[in-house]
Amino acid sequence: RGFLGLCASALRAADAPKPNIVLIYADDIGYGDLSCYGATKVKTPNLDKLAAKGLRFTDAHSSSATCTPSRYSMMTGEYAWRRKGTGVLPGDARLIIEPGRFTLPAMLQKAGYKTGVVGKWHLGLGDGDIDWNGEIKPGPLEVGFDYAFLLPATGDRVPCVYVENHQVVGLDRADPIRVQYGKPIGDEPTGKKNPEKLKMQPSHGHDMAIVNGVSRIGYMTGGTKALWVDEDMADVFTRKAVTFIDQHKREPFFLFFATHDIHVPRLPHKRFAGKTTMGPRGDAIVELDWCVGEVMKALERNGIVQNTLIMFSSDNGPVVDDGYVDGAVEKLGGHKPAGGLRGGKYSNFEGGTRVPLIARWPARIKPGVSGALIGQQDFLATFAKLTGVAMPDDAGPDSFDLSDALVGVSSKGRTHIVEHARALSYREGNWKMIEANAGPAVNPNTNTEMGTGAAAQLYDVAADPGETRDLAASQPARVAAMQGALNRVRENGWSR
Ligand code: NG6
Ligand code: CA
Repeated sequence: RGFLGLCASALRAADAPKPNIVLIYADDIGYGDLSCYGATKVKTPNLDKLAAKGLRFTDAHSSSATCTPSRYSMMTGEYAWRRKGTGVLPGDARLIIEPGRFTLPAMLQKAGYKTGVVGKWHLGLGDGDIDWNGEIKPGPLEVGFDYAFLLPATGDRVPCVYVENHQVVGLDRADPIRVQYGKPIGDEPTGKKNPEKLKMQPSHGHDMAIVNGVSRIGYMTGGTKALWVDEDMADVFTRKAVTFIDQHKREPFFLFFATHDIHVPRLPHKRFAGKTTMGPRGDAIVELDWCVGEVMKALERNGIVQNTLIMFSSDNGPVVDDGYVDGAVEKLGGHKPAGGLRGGKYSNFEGGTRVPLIARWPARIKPGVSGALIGQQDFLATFAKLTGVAMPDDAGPDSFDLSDALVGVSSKGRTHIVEHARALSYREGNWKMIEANAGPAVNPNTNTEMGTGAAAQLYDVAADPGETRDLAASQPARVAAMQGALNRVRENGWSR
């Protein structure tokens, strides 16, 4: 670009004050779960409004088909499969992001932002052998957040308490918390021994510690006054998220609002019960939409809608039975959680990682729909560009600056992306190659089609978005070229 180009971009950067960034990250929401993505059995008016006033992406991806690796990639800009120990973590796992790293929140701190995380963390806490009764660190505060109010791991894992900054919230010192994975603590009741104590039965796993009438993964005792009430969780997080916005409305702020909805156990507040015909899974979608609406109202009330970039996405594709008997399977009706995509959470098929992504920023984004290929690991380099921070050479090895695609001035996204489930897949334009991978074709617990295959598979996801016609046998050269390209991304240790 010549002198004029330089001038134009310099003007643009100088003109625009740094946007506030609110990143709403839902759990297990599938490509077809919102009415703005085609759902008809559930209405999501707030998300639909966001989509109508923003840019709705049709080929956006979480980096992985489960939670921890997707969050790791989004925070670091590095494909999680490059690192051991980034799979779904137990609730007592140590922090898997090294303090001092150039993370998404640390980068925004450098840009002058106040940064906060409210909701699900699931990236580990402490440096091993964590004492939940003491100071809990390192955690989000050591990797770039100024404020944290957390669900430490998942709703279905112990410990079932909130952590604010370095402390368990509401802990009574006389009733210390003990957490253990692997074997029970003394003769505490468990879902396995005491099903009569449960208000919701497990369908697979989830038969350990009982908290609030729900058995979980892992064992815990004590901390009685600090235990969360699942039905209030969305309210608690939303209140914290709104408070953070109210407190920081006068400075650029970054809020990472990671909801528990719609992960299991699905126990939405009673005011959402029965709002859909789909049981708790559908009602949890309505609750999630309410949370989004409250955040939108807070931005309006504070008069900061215009220069706030609000994004919505999900950490992996959908799952119907993820371990509790909650009626989700029976009451699904004609609803398609992954829309027209095949597979879902855990799967190599597109349903595993292709998720909703909506971005609204009235000052910069023209409403519309974008087919640009984009991954959540790209948020690091993209937000760095939008906020004027230079990316160090060794930061975000798989994070691409897609700021033009994000604001909609370009319809071009990535040329390739690696999707991660049990195996790796490589997308290049419309083509998708799934590496050979072994295992059952269908996960017997969740009933998910896994995308298993003794040989590599090849699909044209534009002509055949449901991945029904494997073209590998007729196009061996393309399969070999894509496998080669994937191997290079893997072996190089970076792709940016
Ligand atoms: C699985 C759990 C599932 C869910 C998932 C993590 C069993 C049998 N299944 O191991 O219920 O918790 O982990 O979900 O325990 S995620 O969205 O955080 O990745
Ligand atoms: Ca998830």
